[in-house]
Amino acid sequence: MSAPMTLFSDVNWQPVIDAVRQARSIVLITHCNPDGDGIGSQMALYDALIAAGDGRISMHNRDGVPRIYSFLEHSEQVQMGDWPSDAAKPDVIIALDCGARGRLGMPDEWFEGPTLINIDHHASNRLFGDINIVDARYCSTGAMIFDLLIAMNMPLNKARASGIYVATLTDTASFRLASTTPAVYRMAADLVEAGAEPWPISVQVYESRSLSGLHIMTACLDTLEMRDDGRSAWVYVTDDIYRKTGADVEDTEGLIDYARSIDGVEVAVFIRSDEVVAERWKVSFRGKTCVNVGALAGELGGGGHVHAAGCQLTGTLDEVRARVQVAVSRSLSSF
Ligand SMILES: [Mn+2]
Repeated sequence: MSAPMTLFSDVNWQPVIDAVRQARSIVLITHCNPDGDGIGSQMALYDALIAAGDGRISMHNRDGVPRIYSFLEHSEQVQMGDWPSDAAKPDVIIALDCGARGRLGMPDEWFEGPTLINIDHHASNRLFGDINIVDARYCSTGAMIFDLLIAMNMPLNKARASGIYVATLTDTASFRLASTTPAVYRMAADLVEAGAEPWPISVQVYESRSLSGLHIMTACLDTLEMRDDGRSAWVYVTDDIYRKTGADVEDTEGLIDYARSIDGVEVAVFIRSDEVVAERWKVSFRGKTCVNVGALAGELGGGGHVHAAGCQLTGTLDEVRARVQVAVSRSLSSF
């Protein structure tokens, strides 16, 4: 096995390496409602950092670890919920795959004191860290961790490779998006060589739906609306649908992809009610060929990538739909 090559050799990881070496305690955190990239990156970096064996590394996500990613090694180590106000503060907080500090879901006081390291690949990242390694050339934050491990001289093992593989599998829509460059496939080869198992991982991530997950899928697809002369497809999950199906937000993962999969659709829109706050809606966008949905979401106060993005809006469903419709139609008007 030849030594893995970095995806990008011009990224300066030294500030991260120095901060980590000097820290007595480090917390790794990812965004609310974490996805495969956030969790996979977190598990891979955790495994590398604990290799020193001194127990100073911990993980804390407001929303824990989704069931489909809980097979990854160390996922049971993640503490969830609000940060206990009486807990000692770490020296360093590493935020992974998160475009804005508010998306970490932690109180402002939590960030007073520790050095905040922001490692992310969202073009819309607000550069909220003391140290920001933000690079939208990367297909996933997991791929950034791949390069960081090489910079740290940490070899791959099964745990690290599996985390980075899950991160990249999910953020490239199974190695299908334009971000899947030759270098990404070379990285994938290194990951599989180091012990990441493509089919068992796919079974965990894509072939382990709950029955209520199937029910919410049919209920959600029943709401399908075609707009913009068939170039946008819209699906919804309301409180009522959550109640009827007994499903939860994790079960809505991937439903928007069915809307995008329709021939001729350029923008897919998924609007779901917030689990906690009434009249607040999470809006997700997926783009196919021409529309940059990251820019579209940015217009509505959110952010993301060219093919996948989102925002949060408040109001009735009709009000939210009307606001989103204006932005979607505008984004399609030049094509
Ligand atoms: Mn990501």
